[in-house]
Amino acid sequence: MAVPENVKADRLRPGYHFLPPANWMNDPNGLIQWKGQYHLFYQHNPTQATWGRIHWGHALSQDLLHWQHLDIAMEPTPGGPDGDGVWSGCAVNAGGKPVIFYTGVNPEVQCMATSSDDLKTLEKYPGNPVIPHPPAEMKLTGFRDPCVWREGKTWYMIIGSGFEGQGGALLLYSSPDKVHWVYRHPVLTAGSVAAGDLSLGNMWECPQMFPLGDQHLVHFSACDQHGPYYVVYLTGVYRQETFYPQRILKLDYGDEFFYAPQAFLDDRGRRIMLGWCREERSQEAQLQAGWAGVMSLPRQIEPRPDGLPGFSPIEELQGLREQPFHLANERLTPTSTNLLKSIRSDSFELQAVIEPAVAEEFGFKICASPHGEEFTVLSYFTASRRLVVDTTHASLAAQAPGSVHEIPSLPLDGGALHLRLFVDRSIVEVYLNGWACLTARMYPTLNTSLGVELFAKDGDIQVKSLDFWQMKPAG
Ligand code: DQQ
Repeated sequence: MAVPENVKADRLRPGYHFLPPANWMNDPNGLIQWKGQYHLFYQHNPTQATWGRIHWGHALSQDLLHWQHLDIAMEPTPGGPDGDGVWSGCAVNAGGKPVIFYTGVNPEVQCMATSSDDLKTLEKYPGNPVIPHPPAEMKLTGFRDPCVWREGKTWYMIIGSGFEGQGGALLLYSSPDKVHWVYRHPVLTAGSVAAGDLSLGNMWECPQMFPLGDQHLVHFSACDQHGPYYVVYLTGVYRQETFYPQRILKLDYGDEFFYAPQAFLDDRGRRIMLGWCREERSQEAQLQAGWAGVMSLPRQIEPRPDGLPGFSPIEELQGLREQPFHLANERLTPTSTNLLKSIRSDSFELQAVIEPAVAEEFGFKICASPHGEEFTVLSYFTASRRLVVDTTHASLAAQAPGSVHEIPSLPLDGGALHLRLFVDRSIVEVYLNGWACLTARMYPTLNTSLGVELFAKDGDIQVKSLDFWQMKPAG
C-alpha cells in the first residue's frame, strides 16, 4: 500500500515513527512477535482522517522501525457483534497458534479471532462474542479492551471498565479454553488506589498487567464521557487474583498525546511499549492533511532498583543516526552564543547530560525559526525541579494553538539532567533520567523552523556531554 502523494507531501508527517499509509489511526493492538517478525495491528479508519467505523490495520517489521503495510486485518461485519467497530484488543500465543481478543461494538462485547497462516490473515471466531455482555446487574461506564494471559492451565482476561458514580475498574475473567469465560471480580477499582493529585476519571481504557522485576505493573488510560485524561501506571503486587497497588505515576507527562499504549514481550525477552500519539491541530487541518495519528517510538520497559519502571527507546533506533555532532565539558552562560547554531533539523535525536551549576532555568528551543516567530521550548527549573514543554509558540497556524506540559517533580540524577530528545517533524518525545517520558505535538508552518538552541538563564550550566544526530527516515 503506497502513501498517497498529497499525504507524502505534508512536511509535518513524521518520517521515522510508524503511521498508516493515510487516514485515521488510534490505539496499537495485538502487538506480538510471531516467527521472528513483529506484527503491529492498530485502530484504523481507512476512509478518512477522522475516527469512525473502526477496522484493524496491520503492519509487519523486522526491527520495529521499518514497517511493511499489509491488508486490513479485520473490518466490522454488518449485523455481527462488531458491526459498529472492531475495537481494541490483544494477541496471545496459545500453544503455537496466534489468538486475538478484541472488543466488538455495539454494545461492547468481547470477541476472538484466530489465524491459520501465521497472522497474514485473521478469521473471526464464528461463535463470537465469547463474552456477550457484562456481569449481570452491574451499571458500568464501559466494557472493553481485553488483555489476556495464561497462568498454568487457566486463561485470564482483564477488561477496562468503571462503576457508574464510583470510578474506574478492571474486571477479571477466567477461562479453561479461551472460549468460555467466567467473571471473577474486579482486579482493581478506583477505591483501592491512593491517586493523590491524579484524576482517574470514571472509565479505564486499554488496561494491561504484566510482571516487572519481582512486582507487577498495571497501566490503563483514564478517561470520562468528555474524553481522555492520561495513562497511569501502578506498581504493586498481584496475589490471588487481586492487584495490590503501591505507587502510581503518569506513564507519559504529555497526557492525552501518548494514549492507549500496549506492551508486549519480544523473543529477546524485552518488554516493549507503543502508544498512540493523537493530533493537536484542528480536525479540519487533519482532514486536509489526509492523515491523523502517529505511533510513539517503541519504548523498552525495565525494572529499576527503586522499583519503578525505567523507559528507554529501543536500541534499534541507533541504526537511524547519521551526521553526528558532539561536544563535552562546555560551560554555557546566559550570554554565550548558541552552541548548536550550526544545526538545522526537524528530524533528529539529541542526547545530553547537563548540570545546572547555578542556572535557575535551562533547556532547549527546538524547531525554532531564525527570527523567533516559531519555536518549542523545553525548560528545566532547578529550584522547583519542574520540567516544562511549551508548544504554544510552535506554530503560527491558528489551527494549532499548542499547549504546556509539565513533569512536576523531576529530581536531578547524580546532580545532572539526563535527557534524550527525539524530534520527528510534528512530534517530540523526551526521555528524562531514565524514567520520565513526555510526548508532545507541534506544527511549525515556516520551512525555516529548524533551529536548535541550548540556553541557560540566571546562571551558568555545565554541559557534561551532548550528542546530536540527524535521523534517517524509516516508518
Ligand atoms: N479506542 C478504542 C477503544 C478504546 C479507545 C476505540 C481508547 O477500544 O477504549 O477506537 O483510545
